[in-house]
Amino acid sequence: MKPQQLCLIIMSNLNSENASTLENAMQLMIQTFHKYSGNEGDKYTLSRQELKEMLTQELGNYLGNAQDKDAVDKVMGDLDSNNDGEVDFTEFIILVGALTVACNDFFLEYHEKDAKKSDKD
Ligand SMILES: [Ca+2]
Ligand SMILES: [Ca+2]
Repeated sequence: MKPQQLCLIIMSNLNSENASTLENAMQLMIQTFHKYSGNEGDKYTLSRQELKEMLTQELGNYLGNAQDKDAVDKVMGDLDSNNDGEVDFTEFIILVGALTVACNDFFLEYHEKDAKKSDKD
């Protein structure tokens, strides 16, 4: 199946019972990005202000002090790989992907420790 066909199916399954958990997750990532990217300037990229808004609302736990100007600038600098001063969807998904990988690593480590503990018992 071509990616475009898959996307059409995913879009048409929006919020329906037919959508799988992963399809819903993909939908939500797209929707979340556009919820913030459309507020000012280019509709399809996050400006510094939009990025700050998104981080504060959606990843407050991760950023902690998103209010801090330097924190947002640092994330912006890390994400904006093509240096155009905007975060596009690809750059956004790299952040979400990297955070998800970090969470998965943490889970694995946590479960390993747990397994070792129960071995000793
Ligand atoms: Ca924008
Ligand atoms: Ca960029």
